[in-house]
Amino acid sequence: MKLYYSPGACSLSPHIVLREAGLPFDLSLASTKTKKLADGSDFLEVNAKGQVPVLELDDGARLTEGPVIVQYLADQKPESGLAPKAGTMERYRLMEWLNFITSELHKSYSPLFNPAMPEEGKAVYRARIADRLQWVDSQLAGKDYLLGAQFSVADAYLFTVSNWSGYVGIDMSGYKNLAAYRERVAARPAVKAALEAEGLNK
Ligand SMILES: N[C@@H](CCC(=O)N[C@@H](CS)C(=O)NCC(=O)O)C(=O)O
Repeated sequence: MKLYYSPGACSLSPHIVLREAGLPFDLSLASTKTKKLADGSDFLEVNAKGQVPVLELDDGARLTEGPVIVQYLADQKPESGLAPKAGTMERYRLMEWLNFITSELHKSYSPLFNPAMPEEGKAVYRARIADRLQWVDSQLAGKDYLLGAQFSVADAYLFTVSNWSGYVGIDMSGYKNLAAYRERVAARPAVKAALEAEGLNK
């Protein structure tokens, strides 16, 4: 398998999952700005949406959309416990989290990276993110991970997205449960290895 990624972008989530699952993979660097790969070839040929992550399977098939990719990866290694079994209520709880993270958090952070977004617009998104993070913080009370004691693909995604806070001026000091959770996730060997491979300190 090959993961097309950009350092620190949402592709860090499937990158962490690949390592957590112990699956063999290669990384291919894609620029989300120039839409070029490291060898100068056209990333739009790989994904016409011009976005990471893209997972390329060994038969050449390509899968896009992070929340789907991480479930595909988890299902390749059910014994990893990274996703509850398909069809169970627990699996729907996982999908509930993935959908929340993608629609309420990920796509609220995205405009903060957009130079074309005016400051007044950014303030609206910052307030929205603060509101959602407050709720996430409440949900983490007394829990190690989003689904409870077991680390799941939703944790890889929440860790990745909440990691952007420092870059876009989101104050995280008010979220004590989230802070402890982020430390817990950051301490996992697979997470450390993924961050290091992408050239990120933490
Ligand atoms: N719906 C996609 C969104 C992916 C996405 O937003 N990727 C960003 C990086 S975090 C990207 O490639 N942005 C470049 C662009 O949109 O042109 C998913 O969930 O995978």
